[in-house]
Amino acid sequence: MQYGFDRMTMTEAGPNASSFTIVLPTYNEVQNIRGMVEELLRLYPGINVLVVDDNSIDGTVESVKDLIARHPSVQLMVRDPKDRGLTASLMDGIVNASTEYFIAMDADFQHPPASVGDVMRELSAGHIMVVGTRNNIRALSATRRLASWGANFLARSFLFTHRKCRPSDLMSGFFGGDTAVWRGVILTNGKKFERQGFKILFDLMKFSPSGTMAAEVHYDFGERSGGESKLDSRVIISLLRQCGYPGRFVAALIGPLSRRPARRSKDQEVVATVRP
Ligand SMILES: Nc1nc2c(ncn2[C@@H]2O[C@H](COP(=O)(O)OP(=O)(O)OP(=O)(O)O)[C@@H](O)[C@H]2O)c(=O)[nH]1
Ligand SMILES: [Mg+2]
Repeated sequence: MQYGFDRMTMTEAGPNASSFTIVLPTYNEVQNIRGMVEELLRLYPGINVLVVDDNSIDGTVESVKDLIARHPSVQLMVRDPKDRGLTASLMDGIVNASTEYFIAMDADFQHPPASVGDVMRELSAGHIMVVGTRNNIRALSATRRLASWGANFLARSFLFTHRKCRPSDLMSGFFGGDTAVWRGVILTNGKKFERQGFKILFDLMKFSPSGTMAAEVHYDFGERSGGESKLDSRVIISLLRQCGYPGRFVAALIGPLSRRPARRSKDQEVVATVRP
């Protein structure tokens, strides 16, 4: 297995790290963000990192500012507190990426930095969308596996009926794209995205240009390295809301039965998770 940009098989037209921006959404990731950014810079010298933070209260922002002082290729965007959302954060990150390509990934090491090189290679080969597909969904708990399978089935069925490209792991938060193409998709259709949702890849594919083909790279989905999960059973409701009028109808029916959103406070309760 190859690790890191400096050990990647290179051709003359191979990946150039400075053409990529890693978009890292964060909410209270002080335990992970510094290690994550430093690992990316170590593996892929010259790569750009854009941290999109939703007003973390644990020192994440200060930690990123400290990184910026030492690494000019790191940038920070702190978002409007009234517009919090994982999808909204990634939309902002993609639209504001200043390089030819972007790669979205979690900041908690669940998406391995060593697999970023595979995404870079496929993007450089000309694919406008490259999706990281989880190898080891079997390693998830039975409940989460079932939720993942069900959500993926629903999303893929929706895309099938709308004749859109269907990557096999639509629930993945690890993917990369041609910035100009997906910035255009977001600027044109962003009002129809589920901004407070968690599965932006599904929204992007819903509005993908006709003829879009997605390349896939496989990776081992790891354990969260530190800190707490921010997602909970709202993921299912928001995913339903992404599935047109029938989905919104079902979401409205079962929404009140689901837990109220966890409040984002320092002593945030840890909720039972059935997220995909
Ligand atoms: N900007 C922003 N980032 C968020 C928000 N919610 C989660 N994130 C980040 O999005 C990434 C994924 O969130 P996680 O809480 O790890 O979700 P998960 O991977 O499904 O859950 P775990 O398996 O428990 O880690 C992490 O980098 C979070 O810090 C949000 O509302 N805004
Ligand atoms: Mg995570």
